[in-house]
Amino acid sequence: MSTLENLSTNLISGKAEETKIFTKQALDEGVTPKDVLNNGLLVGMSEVGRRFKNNEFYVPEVLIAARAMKGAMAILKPLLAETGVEPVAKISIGTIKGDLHDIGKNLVGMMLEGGGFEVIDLGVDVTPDKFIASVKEQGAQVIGMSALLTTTMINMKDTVKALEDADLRNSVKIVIGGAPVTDSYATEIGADGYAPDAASAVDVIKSLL
Ligand code: B1M
Repeated sequence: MSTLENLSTNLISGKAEETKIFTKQALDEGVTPKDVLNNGLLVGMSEVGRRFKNNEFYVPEVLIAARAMKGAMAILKPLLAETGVEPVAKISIGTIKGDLHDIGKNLVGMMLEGGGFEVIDLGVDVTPDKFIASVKEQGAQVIGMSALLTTTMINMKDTVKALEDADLRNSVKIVIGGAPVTDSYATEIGADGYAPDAASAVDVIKSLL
């Protein structure tokens, strides 16, 4: 097995220490940071996403793999910055105003980081103003909103409206998700996309860019 294969295999298994070791080994062997990311870590994370979608992996396995990914990214990030590798896009994510559920949102954030996105996590109970500030001040190109309550999902509409009022609607893509949210609700409120789970969120957002 090559070092990059060892890297993705250990990442899929969530072995954080081994993932760091094979990341360093690949770099020592002269593999570029970009190739370590694209041909080792991202290969592993897309397999994690595939297994999660197919119910072969559950939330704990994804969290453990995401943690291993984070450790490897800590090694790679400064090297990628030096070599000028750009993230896929900058996305700000948050749980909508009035809603404190963040487990799913965090999972989405981790999968997006694993997919090469720069993620700005706005946390929970996020008002339209905070989403707008992330576009204006931090240059977010995508907004990801999560809602777990039927009583809070309606607040997603306010954020879409606030972006329109701020003349920013055409500068960003909006993706929504969460247990009570549906594809038709996304259409109804004028969002660009809906994802039923964290792995699909990565694919949906990539398809919109
Ligand atoms: Co709450 N809660 N809760 N809760 N809670 C639910 C959601 C509920 C269904 C339970 C029930 O009654 N059966 C119910 C909602 C009913 C409804 O409106 N339909 C409910 C309620 C009523 C409440 C309170 C109102 C209870 C009360 O106080 N009376 C209260 C509300 C507080 C508030 O938010 N203001 C409340 C509080 C809490 C806790 C704080 C105790 C805790 C949250 C802890 C936390 O998140 N840090 C909690 C929990 C844990 C749950 C359940 C048990 C689990 C939610 C969860 O984390 N699921 C939940 C019941 C259940 O689902 N079985 C429940 C796992 C997570 C991985 O899945 O978040 O769906 P999920 O995310 C998925 C997808 O939805 C998707 O990807 C994720 C991974 O695949 N996804 C996205 C999510 N966001 C996305 C964004 C995207 C794309 C995909 O794009 C941007």
